[in-house]
Amino acid sequence: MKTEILGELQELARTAGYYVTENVVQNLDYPDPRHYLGKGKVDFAKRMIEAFGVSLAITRHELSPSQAMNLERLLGIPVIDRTQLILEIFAEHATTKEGKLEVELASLKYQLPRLKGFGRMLSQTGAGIGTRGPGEKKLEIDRRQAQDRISRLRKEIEELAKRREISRKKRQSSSVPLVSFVGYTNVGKSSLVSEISSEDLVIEDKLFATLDTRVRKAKLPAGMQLLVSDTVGFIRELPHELMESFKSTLDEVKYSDILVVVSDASDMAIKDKYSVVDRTLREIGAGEIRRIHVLNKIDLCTNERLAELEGFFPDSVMVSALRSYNIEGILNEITRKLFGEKSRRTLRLTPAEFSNFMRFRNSVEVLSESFDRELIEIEYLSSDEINERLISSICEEGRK
Ligand SMILES: Nc1nc2c(ncn2[C@@H]2O[C@H](COP(=O)(O)OP(=O)(O)OP(=O)(O)O)[C@@H](O)[C@H]2O)c(=O)[nH]1
Ligand SMILES: [Mg+2]
Repeated sequence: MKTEILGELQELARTAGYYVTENVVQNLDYPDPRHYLGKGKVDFAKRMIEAFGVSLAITRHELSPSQAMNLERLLGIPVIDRTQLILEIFAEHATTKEGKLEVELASLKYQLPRLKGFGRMLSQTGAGIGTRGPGEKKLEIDRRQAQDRISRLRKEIEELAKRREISRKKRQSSSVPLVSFVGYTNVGKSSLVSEISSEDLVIEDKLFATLDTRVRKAKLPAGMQLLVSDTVGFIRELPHELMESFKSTLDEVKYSDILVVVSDASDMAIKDKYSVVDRTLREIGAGEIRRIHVLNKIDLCTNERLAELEGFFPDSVMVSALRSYNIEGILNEITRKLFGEKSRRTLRLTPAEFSNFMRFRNSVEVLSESFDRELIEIEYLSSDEINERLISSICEEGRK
């Protein structure tokens, strides 16, 4: 587990554009409260820094402001922690206005308690409020500025969230089902979504290549329309400053009809990562949504590995986005979950309701229509899922 987390830290560093020369591992139950590293490790780290000309140290745990200051003093080079590293990556990868505001808010929240005569922080992560060598008064001003900016950011984000909610409602009242691709970071979600929706997405061997949820159109083999959304990757121990923004980016996931949970079949930590994903889904209120589990990157696996995985995850669809292998397996599974197990139903509708019903004609199978005075009696086959959407859409229209 320890080496796994260290490996992930290296991946994060690489994603942020750093070249990792050396790991320093300390076997203590708790980090040293004053200097983070114990004395012996500080000496060891200093030798490494000199030998390799290291210019930055990154710590696996979040540092208290005084730990960061002390360690920097001892090592003689800048020190950042895992949270700052993730914030840096998020800042670089955010593309939408909302995403950018969320990251700025998270950075400020991280920096605020650290504004203790330690001016480097604010100027560093692009918050736009540079400060250097502050005296008490300057510090006070900086703090106030940061707090003002935080409340302004919160308001702006709230406004944008309202707008998003409106477009979500519009989408929900349409008959087209929404399928969200979720999973640990770098498992291949964007690769799969672009295979399915034939739209290009950012695909990179980097953590958090995707930060903003976007919805795209797709079609099932039987012709039914579908909306697919590509989402931000999950990670263990997400810094709590980022949790809020992470959750709001994932807000739409809980309105999905189906979740496609993607795992990297070649990753030896697949089970641990699956539990992180499972826990996160429950935390964001999406724990009850039906899932399809997809094992991606099987091109990197031996047959033994695949057999082993079949035992761990018996009902998974095995695919390779890279080789376009078995993408139809995912589509078939979506079709079965959305449209399978149809039952026969009858409705008596007014003409207005009937035209609303007709918006669902791609998702139901009409058996007969007959007219009874003002009403249209319609007999059809549909899945429970579609029927629920259909009825609530008709009721909602009726209330307008
Ligand atoms: N070998 C192999 N590599 C793959 C496959 N699918 C995706 N990849 C690679 O895995 C890396 C991550 O792919 P993405 O599609 O960006 O993954 P993601 O889950 O969207 O990642 P984030 O948005 O960063 O969370 C890229 O380098 C892809 O080329 C696959 O089936 N086989
Ligand atoms: Mg992605």
